[in-house]
Amino acid sequence: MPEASNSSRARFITFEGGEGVGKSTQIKRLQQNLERRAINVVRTREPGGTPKAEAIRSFILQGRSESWGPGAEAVLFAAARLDHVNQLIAPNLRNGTWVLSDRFHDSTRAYQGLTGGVDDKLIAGLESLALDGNTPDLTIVLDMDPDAAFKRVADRAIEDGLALTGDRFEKEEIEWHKRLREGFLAIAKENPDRCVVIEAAQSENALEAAIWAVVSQRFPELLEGSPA
Ligand code: T5A
Repeated sequence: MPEASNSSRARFITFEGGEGVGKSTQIKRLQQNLERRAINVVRTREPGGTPKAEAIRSFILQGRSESWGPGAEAVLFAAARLDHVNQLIAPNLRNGTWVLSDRFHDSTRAYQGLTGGVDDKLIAGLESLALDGNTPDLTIVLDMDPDAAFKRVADRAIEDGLALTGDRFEKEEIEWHKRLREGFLAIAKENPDRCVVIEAAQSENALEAAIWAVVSQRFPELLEGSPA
């Protein structure tokens, strides 16, 4: 079968950043914007996206692996990612469907590596095994002050009538989240061709427009045929 030309190739876009910066909200909006242009899109998340990876997600986020330490947790995230890539991401990209993922390998780099102190070589080895060449075409890093992001998460819990107990990582101290933010910014700086940092402390509509500007500039085929 002939290979798809570069402009018609399905794209793999990931959203990264700290807790509560608006990834889930914006990834849905990007999906809608792409579908309006008749692009086939699958939206997924990490950890998760497949039944096996979702089982690992529940295990980790309930805190059951916390005492094993960040190295073992990095291995668990990689095991979930391996299945996610093999069963969902790679097959969809091959079939011409764009894939949008709420978190991917940069989260392991930032949470377990730069913030959790897991050795670079282990992170890089796990990454190469799990990705098997499926590196994102574009990574949107949503950046904001963790204090403000936590207020959003707290407001959401109040609105939903839930206690703000926090999952495995939401419970970490604010200083830990500040280091995490610096970790994502460092990853973006080291990967300027793939990552774009966007200020997340703006309205949902303004953020959606900023993300669309980046995506459509990166993949100009999206604007082909659009009115000027
Ligand atoms: N993890 C994950 C690792 O440690 N290593 C790894 O390798 C991987 C893959 C996943 C956890 O696992 C860790 C990282 C995480 O701790 P999760 O539930 O997926 O857990 O956690 P988050 O990705 O942080 O999900 P959140 O839902 O908390 O944050 P989002 O998706 O960034 O934010 P969102 O869109 O849900 O918005 C949060 C609240 O803010 C409001 C929303 O309505 C919502 O109430 N909001 C806004 N309010 C004002 N202005 C805006 N622009 C807003 N946008 C959203």
